[in-house]
Amino acid sequence: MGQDKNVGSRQDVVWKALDRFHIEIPSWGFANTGTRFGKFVQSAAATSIEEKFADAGEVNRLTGASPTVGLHVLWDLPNGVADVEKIRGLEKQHGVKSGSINPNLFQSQEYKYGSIASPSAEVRRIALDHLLESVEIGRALETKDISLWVSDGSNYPGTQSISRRIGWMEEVLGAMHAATTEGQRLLIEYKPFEPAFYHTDIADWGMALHLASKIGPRAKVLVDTGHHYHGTNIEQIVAWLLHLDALGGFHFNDRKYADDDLTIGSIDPYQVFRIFHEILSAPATATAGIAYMIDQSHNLKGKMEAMVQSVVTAQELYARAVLIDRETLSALQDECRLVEAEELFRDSFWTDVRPIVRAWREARGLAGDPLQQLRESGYVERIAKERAEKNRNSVSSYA
Ligand code: PSV
Ligand code: MN
Repeated sequence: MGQDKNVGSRQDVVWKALDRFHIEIPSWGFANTGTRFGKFVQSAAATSIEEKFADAGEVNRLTGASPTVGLHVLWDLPNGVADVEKIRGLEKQHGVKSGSINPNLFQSQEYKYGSIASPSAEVRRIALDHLLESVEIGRALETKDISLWVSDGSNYPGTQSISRRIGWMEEVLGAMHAATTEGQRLLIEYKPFEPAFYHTDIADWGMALHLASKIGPRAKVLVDTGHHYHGTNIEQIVAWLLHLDALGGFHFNDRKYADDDLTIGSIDPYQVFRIFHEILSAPATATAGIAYMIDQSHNLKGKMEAMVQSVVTAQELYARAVLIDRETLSALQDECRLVEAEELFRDSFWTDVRPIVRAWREARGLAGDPLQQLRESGYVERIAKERAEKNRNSVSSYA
């Protein structure tokens, strides 16, 4: 869809795409967060799972594009399966469903030297039990994905056996995969460093892909856009994972330096556009199951505003990628007409799709400008008042 197509057909193609485009928001994005240097408490931050669901419901009401909320087991279901009933009630109350279930294998003291890659068989067993409970929670809540990131690694050369740890991970993840049932998936997330600074056990997409392929067909790779070294061509990784039918989903966020968890597209919107282009270039059968998720926790920005901004930005960048006339582009690529190909690509990126996205919202009975609507609704002021005292007293809790 280049300059030659009329406005009407552009609108049509974008509207159809937006009807299908959903992006999950994380429960932890509504809670107070910080850096290892400190945490700046926000009066409006959610202090409980009830408040997280209320906020997520509000973002979905405003955007119409975030019908699920990602849950972190330790922070959101501290009693495990016993909390499922409560979550079901919150889903009904706030009109959003539970999305990915995120086990937590990085906070308990026993995981000091690793979880699924720990040299201690006892610790690996504790980790597996938590993973099995996460699978059960996912089943009980009827969600599709269990999304796993492990912080396992080491800080000094020679202090751990990198190779033996691979075998231990294969064993634990294999047992977890065996416990999943039809309709469930296990997404394996990679990250090159932090908190480990010498080696990380699942450091890149090759390692995640190996583990996913080894343990079984329900395991796929999760790409967190913040989890790459500078200069990494993420869209190329995406193209490979699509080719291998191994792309499970995304954690979207942006970064300038490391895993900064900044708002999607705030530093490099062109990168998100290029990722969407690879996805839209692949056969629909390979992309139908991709889970789009946001993984951001904002230290300084207001959480509600940041989340609305993120969903809206994701929609806009997706819409721009939808506009690329891929047939013409493909012909130009084959003929190596480089400048014309690049200009066609750039033309879509530079198209201001906001009027089309706004019209889509209005046609669906949503607010034309969700951020403005949030401001006018008084929601943030109300929750800030209600939660101020709880937040003052909660400086020490992460979730
Ligand atoms: C790790 O940095 C990560 O990206 C994982 O997805 C965690 O679940 C999440 O952040 C926690 O904030
Ligand atoms: Mn992540």
